[in-house]
Amino acid sequence: ARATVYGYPRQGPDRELKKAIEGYWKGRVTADALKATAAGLRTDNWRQLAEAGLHEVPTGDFSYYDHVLDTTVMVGAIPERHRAAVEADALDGYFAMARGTQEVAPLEMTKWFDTNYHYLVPELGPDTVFTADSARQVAELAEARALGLSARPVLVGPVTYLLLAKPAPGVAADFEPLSLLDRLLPVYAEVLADLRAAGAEWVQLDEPALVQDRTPGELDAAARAYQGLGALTERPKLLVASYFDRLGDALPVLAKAPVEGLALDFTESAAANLDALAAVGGLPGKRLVAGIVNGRNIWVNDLEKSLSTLGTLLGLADRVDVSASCSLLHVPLDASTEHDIEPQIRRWLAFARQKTDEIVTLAKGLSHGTDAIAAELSANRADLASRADSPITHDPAVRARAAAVTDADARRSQPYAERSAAQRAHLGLPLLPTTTIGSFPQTGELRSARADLRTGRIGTPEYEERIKAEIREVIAFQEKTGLDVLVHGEAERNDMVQYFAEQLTGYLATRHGWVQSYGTRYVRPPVLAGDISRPEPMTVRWTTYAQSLTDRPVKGMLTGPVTMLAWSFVRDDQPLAETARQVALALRDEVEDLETAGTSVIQVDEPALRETLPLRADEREAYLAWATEAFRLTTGGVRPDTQIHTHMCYAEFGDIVRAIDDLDADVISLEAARSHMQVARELAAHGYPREAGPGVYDIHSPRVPGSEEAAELLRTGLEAIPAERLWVNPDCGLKTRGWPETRASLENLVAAARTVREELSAS
Ligand code: THG
Ligand code: ZN
Repeated sequence: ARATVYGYPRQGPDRELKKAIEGYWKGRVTADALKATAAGLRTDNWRQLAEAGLHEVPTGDFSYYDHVLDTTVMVGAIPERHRAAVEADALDGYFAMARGTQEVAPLEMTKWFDTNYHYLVPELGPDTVFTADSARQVAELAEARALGLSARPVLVGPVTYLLLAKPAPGVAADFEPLSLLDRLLPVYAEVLADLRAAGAEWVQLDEPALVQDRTPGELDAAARAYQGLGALTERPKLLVASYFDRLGDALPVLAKAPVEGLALDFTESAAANLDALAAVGGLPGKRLVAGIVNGRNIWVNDLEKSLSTLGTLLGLADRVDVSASCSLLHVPLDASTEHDIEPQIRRWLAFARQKTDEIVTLAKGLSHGTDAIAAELSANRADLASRADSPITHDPAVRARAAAVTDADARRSQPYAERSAAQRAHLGLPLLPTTTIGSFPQTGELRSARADLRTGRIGTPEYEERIKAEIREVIAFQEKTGLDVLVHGEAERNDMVQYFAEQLTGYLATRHGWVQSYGTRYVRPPVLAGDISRPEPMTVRWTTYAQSLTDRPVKGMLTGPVTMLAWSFVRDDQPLAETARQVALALRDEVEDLETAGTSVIQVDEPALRETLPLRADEREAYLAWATEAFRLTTGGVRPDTQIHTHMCYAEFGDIVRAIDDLDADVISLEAARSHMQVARELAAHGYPREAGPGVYDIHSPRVPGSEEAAELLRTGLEAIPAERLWVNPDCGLKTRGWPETRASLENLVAAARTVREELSAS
């Protein structure tokens, strides 16, 4: 058995790639210097992988921005509006597609399956002409071969590429990109021939879209694609890779295709893939790559268990190799640099480097037997035992509390109709109340205050004084502008997940654990490592300070349990539902403390509720059941006259409207400005009975909406939602905006609300 991976973190140990690219954008780094940095990072990665004992390194997995955008370049599907820029300069044109320019909009960005990575959506139409451009793939293969390494180019497969695409602007919405398959295959054939000529023995074609529910027509397209590519004479051996879930109905299709290898995910979907493999009689004559080390979580592998699974595969294919379940792009680089984490606990963690070692060990064990890896197995056993027996993963008080949760805990004491009357009386808000989503601009001063605190240049009292000064300014501004429900502005928060993770027991923060979110933007997801509890209040001080400055209600602001899970690395030793329940109970304590401190409006944000929806339809109901229960457990304990708000970003959630209803929040704010209140119509169509604030100000752009424009959006909103239930707010938080446009936009938003109120009272 040989050891390999499908991809590796691109950024470098100190995010050198981010710095070089952003420097290039600012004109501080030349194109040559950027290219040299990138080549250096690729070489370092390959060397590291080879030194760890990997037999075959991936090439083509590197990217300046996104591997789907790279595929768009490879097949020549450059949108019309970007063509001039690409022809003028390939690199600048590439970044123009990714980020847009003054003149042209970028490609749309969306989530890569159910990960936290975002890709740029290809735009295709009936007139799209594909042309092969294999230069980058060929060059990177040559780089790796020049180092004397056995290398396997990795490409996004043609079926997945088309399934991830959308109709170009101006093309009918029902146009199916997959209808272009027969035009795309010759381009892939050309690229494969070029790679063969450049010395590639194998090429990997990634087809993760085949792990989703697929129609017979789509499966037929997959069959045609791999019959076609397999029939080529001038080509390398083909490894078709699937990951993130079981291959399902696509497995027999690919097993029958004339390709030389399949890669399957043997982490959570191991049992389903094993059964399906057995059902097709295995893969005689083919190479099977077993993705057995979890490529998207950070826990140390159970080597004995993995070896036993790998053993069951041995008879099922000509040859069995070992890999991670997916590209290691989705995990941080190296756990050994996390010096703030206790060494004993650090040994529970495996980032990309450690996972590579695990893969090499497993391949060795599979080839030469357990005696050959006795030392590794015994160290692994000790690490797993220390995790299983740790008081961190077993807090009896947390467990007892979670076990005692009843249905009633996750339910408000009164139905919405009664609560709503109590809240109206209690809060005394005008018709069309105005509010914001929570954060105000995160200025350079705030960020440097946090940096100063970290480096010890200022002490905690000085830091807190600066935060309080910011809160005073934010409150004064909102009062002067005439907003109805105020916020404290979240000056004290670095990130809406990290801020809470740092204060909850059972969570670990990393110092260097960066993972690419999109382009040059990275996140450091905290680790849900143990049982979760809240030693002390996390937000009450700031909210009550803000409330002490005004007579208007100040909204308490929390991140919801589903989003806390979605943007963290989660435990793999208990069901997600259990972890969600623990986080929910900790947040419930915070909600209760806010209420006790006099907060009448509490917002619990769940921007990730839609994001985490499982890939397979048959898993969605169970997910939504625990997710909505966790939200209701967080918020269910408040008095009827306390108003619970929630907020979700991203416009597409038609398929979870019922779940939104199940949250039983009193008010929901949503992104709507760009889609002209489309979400208001969707809510109305489902008979949504509660209050809603579809955004009237697109915060993703520095543009200031005029008050008449906002008023017009409100009038549109009123066609779907009655005035008694309509709120007026921006699309999302304001932390990425500057103060000048924030001021002007919110003044216009309040003016719009006043205009429409007058129209309503006149009619
Ligand atoms: N917080 C967390 N996860 C998230 C988001 C978030 N995942 C989904 C979505 N939002 C991703 N969006 C972004 C937007 C901006 C940045 C990262 C992800 C970003 N990162 C800084 C950078 O790369 O320079 C680093 C930020 C930091 O210092 O922590 O700008 O809101 N948890
Ligand atoms: Zn938002």
